[in-house]
Amino acid sequence: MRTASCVELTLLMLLEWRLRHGYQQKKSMIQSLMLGKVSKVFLGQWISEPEMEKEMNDRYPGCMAGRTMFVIPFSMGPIGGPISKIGVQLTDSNYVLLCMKIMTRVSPHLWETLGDNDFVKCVHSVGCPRPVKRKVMNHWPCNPERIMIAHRPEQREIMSYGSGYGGNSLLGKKCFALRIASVIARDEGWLAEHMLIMGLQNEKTGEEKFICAAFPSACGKTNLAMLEPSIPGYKVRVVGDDIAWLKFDREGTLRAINPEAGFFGVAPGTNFKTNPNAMKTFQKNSIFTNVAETADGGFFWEGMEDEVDKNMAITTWLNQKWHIGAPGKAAHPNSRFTAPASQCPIIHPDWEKPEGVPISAIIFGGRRPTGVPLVFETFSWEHGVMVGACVKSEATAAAEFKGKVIMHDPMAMRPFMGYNFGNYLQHWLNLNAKPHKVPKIFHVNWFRVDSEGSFLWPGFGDNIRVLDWVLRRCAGEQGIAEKSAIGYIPTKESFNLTNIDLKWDELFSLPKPYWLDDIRESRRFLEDQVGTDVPKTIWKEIEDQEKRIQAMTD
Ligand code: TSX
Ligand code: MN
Repeated sequence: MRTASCVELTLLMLLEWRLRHGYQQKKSMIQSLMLGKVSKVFLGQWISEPEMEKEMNDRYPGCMAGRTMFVIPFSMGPIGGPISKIGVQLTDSNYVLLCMKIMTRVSPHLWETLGDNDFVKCVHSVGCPRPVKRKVMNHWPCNPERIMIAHRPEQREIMSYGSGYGGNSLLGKKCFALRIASVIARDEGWLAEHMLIMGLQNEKTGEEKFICAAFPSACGKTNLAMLEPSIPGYKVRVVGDDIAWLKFDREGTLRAINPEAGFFGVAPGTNFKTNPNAMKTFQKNSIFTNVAETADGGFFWEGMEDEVDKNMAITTWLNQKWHIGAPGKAAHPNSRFTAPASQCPIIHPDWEKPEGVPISAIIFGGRRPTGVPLVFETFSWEHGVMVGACVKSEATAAAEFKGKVIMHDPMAMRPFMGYNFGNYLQHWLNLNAKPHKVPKIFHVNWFRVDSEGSFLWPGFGDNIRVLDWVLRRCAGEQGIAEKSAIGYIPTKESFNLTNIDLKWDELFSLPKPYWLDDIRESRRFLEDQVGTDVPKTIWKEIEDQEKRIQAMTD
C-alpha cells in the first residue's frame, strides 16, 4: 500500500476519454490534480493515488488465473549503453512477449547487472482469466470495456490492463520510452521525444548529418525515416522511426539514440512505392497484427492492390472472405507490422552506437491542408520551441465530429506526455544554456493543397529537396533564405527544383488572415490547456509572432 499525497499521482490513459473531453477543461494539469478526481484534460488524465489503488484492486486480483505469466527483462537502447535504460515486464500475453522480443532488447544477462530499483516496473494483463466468461474472438483475449493504462511516473511504474494490442500492451514503447522516460529525462537533464532519427550523407563530400523529426500520426513519419531520394546527392539511412532519446554530451553536442530495436509501423498505405525499405524489412521474422491474409499465406492491406494478383482470394482481419474491389476494408486501419530494425536495408551502421549520433536539426511538422508553407526555419531555439508547442495536424475525425479536424498535438507528444506540459516546455527552454550547441529547428508541411484539393507538393522521395535546404541552412549557407513573419523561407532560386513542376508561390504563400487566426487560436489553446504553467518565454514568442503577422502587408 502507498500513502496518498498531492505529488504522488498517476497518469491514466483511458482510451475512450482520450480525445473527447479536450477543449472544455480550463484548468492546468496541476490545478486539476488537486480536485482528487480524474481530470479529463487534453494533455493527459490524472488520478489520485487512493483512487488509483481502488481501480487497481478492482481489476488485478486473479486477473492472470489459468494463463502463463511471462517475465521479460529488456533494455531500451543498446544493452549497457550510457543513455540506455532497463525495464522488466510481466505479461500474460504470448503475443506481447513475441513483439517485445522484436521491439526491445530482451536478454537474460540483464539480470546480472540489475540492481534493486534501477529498472522500470511494467505490469500487463489482458484481463481475461481462465476459465473465460466471455467469448474470446479470434483467439484474441482482452477486456476492452475495462481497459486502463496507468503510469506512476515518480515510482517508474506502468500498469496496463485489458488490452492485448500495440502501444497499450508493449510497455517498452509509448509507456516507458515516452511517458516514463520524459519524466526521467526532465529529472536528469535530457529529452525523450516522439521523433525519427535519420542520417543524410553528402555523396560528394562524404560528410554526414543527422536529423530528428517529430510528426503527429498520419504524416508518414516511418516513410520519411526510410526515404528513397528521388534525386542523387544524398545517401539516406535510418536510425529510428518513432522515438529519440536526446542528450547533450560533454562537448555540448546533442546526441540521439533510438531506444527501440524494431519498427511497429502502420501497415495500410505501406507498399513498394511509398516505402520500399519497410517492405523489404518485414519479409521475415516479423509479426502482422489485424492485417488481411492472402490465400497463399501472404499479408495484405489497403495500399497493396497493385502488388497482389487482383483475383487473389483474401481473408479480412475479421476472418471474412474478400477480394480486391469488394466493399469494406481488408485490414484494420490501425493494423501493424512488427519487424526487426536490423533487417532494414538502409539501417544506419551506427544505429546501435551507445553514445548516439550527433543531431544537426530538429524538424516539426503536421498535416496542414491550407496556409502552412512546405518548410520554414525558426528564428531561434526559443521560437522553435514555441512552434513545436503549437504543432497541429489534420486528424481522422473522432466519432462525434464529421469530416476531418485540425487537432493540436504539441511536439507530437499529446498522447505521450508524462508530466505537466508547461514544465515540459520550460525544460526544453532550459537546455539552451552554457556548453550546449542547440540545433536549428524547422517546420515542414508535405500536405498543402490547392483550391481544387490537389496536393501542391509531390512528397515522398522528393522530400529530400526540403532536407537538402535544411542541411544547407545548418551548414550556414547564406542567400538561400528570406525572412518572413513566421520564420525563414527558402528562396526559389536556391531550392533544388530540377525535374519538378511546382506552383511555388502557392506552396509558400502566407495568407495574413490565416496566420493571424492561427496565432490567436494557438494562444487560446495554451491558455485553456496549460494555463499559468506556460513559460513567459513562450508567451513572449507568441506576442512577437502576432506583432510580425500584424505588420505583414495584406
Ligand atoms: O508518407 C508520406 N509522405 C512522407 C514520405 C517520405 N505520405 C503518406 C501519408 C500517409 C501516412 C504522403 N502523402 C506524403 C509524404 O511526403 N505526401 C502525401 C500527399 C501526396 C499523396 C499522393 C501524391 C502526392 C502527394 N501523388 C500521387 O499520388 C501521384
Ligand atoms: Mn509514434
